[in-house]
Amino acid sequence: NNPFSVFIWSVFLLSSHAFAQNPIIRNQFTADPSARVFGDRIYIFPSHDILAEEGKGRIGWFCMEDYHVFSSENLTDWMDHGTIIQQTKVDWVNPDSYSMWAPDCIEKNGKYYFYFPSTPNKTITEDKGFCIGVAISDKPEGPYVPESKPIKGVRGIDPNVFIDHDGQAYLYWSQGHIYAARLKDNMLELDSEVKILEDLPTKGLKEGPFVFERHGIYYLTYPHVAEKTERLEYAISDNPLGPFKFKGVIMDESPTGCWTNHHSIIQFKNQWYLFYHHNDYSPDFDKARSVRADTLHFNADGTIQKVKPTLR
Ligand code: FUB
Repeated sequence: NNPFSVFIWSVFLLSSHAFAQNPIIRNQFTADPSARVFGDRIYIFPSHDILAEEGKGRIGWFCMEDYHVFSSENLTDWMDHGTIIQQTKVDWVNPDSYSMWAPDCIEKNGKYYFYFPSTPNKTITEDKGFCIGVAISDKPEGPYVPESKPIKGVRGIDPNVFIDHDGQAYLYWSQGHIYAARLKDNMLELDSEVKILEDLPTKGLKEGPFVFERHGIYYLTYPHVAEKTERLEYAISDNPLGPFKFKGVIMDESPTGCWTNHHSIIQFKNQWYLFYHHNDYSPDFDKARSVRADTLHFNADGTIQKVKPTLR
């Protein structure tokens, strides 16, 4: 109990709290982390990068065949709950497409809704573009039961769901631009026209939307290719469907050339965190990525301070 050892332990605990732990998932490649707080744990729903080989995916490109879910009570010890969805076990997905890209998950009335993009098989459409499907569970870690068809009226990737204080849910996704629509109470169907969120910087690809609300401000955060690789930017509004006003950069482009970044932002035990990815364990191939986390801070006026990625 002497003050010096209390100080040393505090420094150790602080430094082990998402500062010195990156990348946080180390047993496999993970990307596109959608972090959520359910109960007293953080859950991460990431993409699962694997390496393509002859007859399995497209060599040199993203290769993803399933999703795992991870959880932690302290941001340091992560539990891998195993596979929750596989490309071969969803009716509408092309089982050879290896395109289980960035997902999201949200809770409503005690059910967990897992949203994931993939390329459909011919029973859905001949068109090879992405659709977005939903799988439902009673627990965050599954088992999840996928719907047999993707969401009608949605073509694209990177689903994100936000539920406002009044219970209204919104689906966001991307396909070059960022799109948004209201969801019905069943969380499975659109309940409005699709809106393109056009008030963002006009040049360059924008994808990976993540929306949250803090003190009455709706934040639309997204990766944007302003120069060479993606950087994380944000825009704000007083309405979940905008119009949004561009506010700034949350994380600069990767200095080492990982072309994608994809993120989520959550508050856990009074601290805000940014989850994102980088190719820490695959410096020569930027489609084998690893999930990272760092603390995120707001200024008094609600603007977000830039996050500098911590090193390992
Ligand atoms: O992981 C595949 C794709 O790369 C995601 O859908 C994009 O957001 C980018 O991270």
